[in-house]
Amino acid sequence: MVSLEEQIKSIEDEIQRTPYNKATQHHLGKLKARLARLREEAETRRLKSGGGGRGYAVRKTGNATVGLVGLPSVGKSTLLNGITDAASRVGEYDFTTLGVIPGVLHHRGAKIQILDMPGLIQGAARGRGRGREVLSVARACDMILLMIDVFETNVEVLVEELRQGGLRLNVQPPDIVFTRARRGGLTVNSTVHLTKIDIETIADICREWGYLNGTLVVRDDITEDQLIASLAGNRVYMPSRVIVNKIDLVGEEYVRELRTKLAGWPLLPISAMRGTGLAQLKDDVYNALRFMRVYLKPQGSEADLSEPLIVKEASTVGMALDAIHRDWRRRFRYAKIWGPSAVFPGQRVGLDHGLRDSDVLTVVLRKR
Ligand SMILES: Nc1nc2c(ncn2[C@@H]2O[C@H](COP(=O)(O)OP(=O)(O)OP(=O)(O)O)[C@@H](O)[C@H]2O)c(=O)[nH]1
Ligand SMILES: [Mg+2]
Repeated sequence: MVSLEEQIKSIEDEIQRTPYNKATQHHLGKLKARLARLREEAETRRLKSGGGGRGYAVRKTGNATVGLVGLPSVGKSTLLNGITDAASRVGEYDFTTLGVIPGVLHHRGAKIQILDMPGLIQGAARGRGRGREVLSVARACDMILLMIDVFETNVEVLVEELRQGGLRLNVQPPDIVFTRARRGGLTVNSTVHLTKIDIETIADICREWGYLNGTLVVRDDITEDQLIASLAGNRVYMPSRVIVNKIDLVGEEYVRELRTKLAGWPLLPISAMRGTGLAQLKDDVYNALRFMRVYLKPQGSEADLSEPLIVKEASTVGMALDAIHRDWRRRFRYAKIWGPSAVFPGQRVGLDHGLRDSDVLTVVLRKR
């Protein structure tokens, strides 16, 4: 049997040999689509081999999990000790074998789990060390903090490693929606002017991926890579910030130059050792995670406005219940809502009701 690598090689060769003109254009498009699928398959196999594929069991705790990634000695441990409660190391058992060190940051009522992931250095995606398992932990995070120091400012090396592991930072997934049909072939519609790929090639790639009947609607000026990633469905998208540590060692001018050099990255200059910039860092992490506060009001009494329930943006009543008690969804009868998401105060709603920031919620449960 011809191996995947050989198939890839042979298509690459054919593309090389074929001159591009009107007569060959369509054939070339098909070849490129096939090549993309085979490469994706090879990549998926690579990620799956070596244990990473089954997904590493991450004991998540708190309202969100943030991965801290950086080269050795940039100050990850110092930062973790500076902003997290080292005593509450829930889930440590899962992580120790991977060298991942968790801590919990308490900020504005939220508990944010921060994972120091020292194993994530160059070569992780190719399985160096226990890189693939660490990458699967990173994929399960809600946000990534890339940490550099003032003298070692190579952000790209970190980003590339994560990119190869299927993580996309600070970008939205492309707006591509496929609606399957039983017959009638494939229709591709675009609401924008496509400059990087043509409709014909999109259709070819879709067919190559087994999308034979239905309508594909594209609302972004997508690239071939974005289309393929979307069809493969194996990318994870999350927010990210770049922490520049050890600013105590340089002057303000130096930091300004760094900002220019790393334009395009949201920079957070800190000194983990001195504690400079940590308050801003905590706020930025909190904001990037897009939490909402929901105030619980026991039936017949006042809402507890001092201690909100922290849930993710766009959470439903059901998701809020899951955050309170694992049994509550099962015992749910109905809920009442006051505040931004309520049509009128005290509106009766179900599990699928979408919550808004600073809603007040009363939950009525069945007796046990
Ligand atoms: N000047 C200065 N030194 C710092 C700062 N933060 C950390 N360091 C020093 O940098 C060295 C490395 O810090 P660590 O926190 O151990 O770095 P790390 O990223 O956890 O390193 P690994 O665990 O080896 O990957 C230590 O000597 C720290 O004292 C800082 O803000 N300023
Ligand atoms: Mg360390």
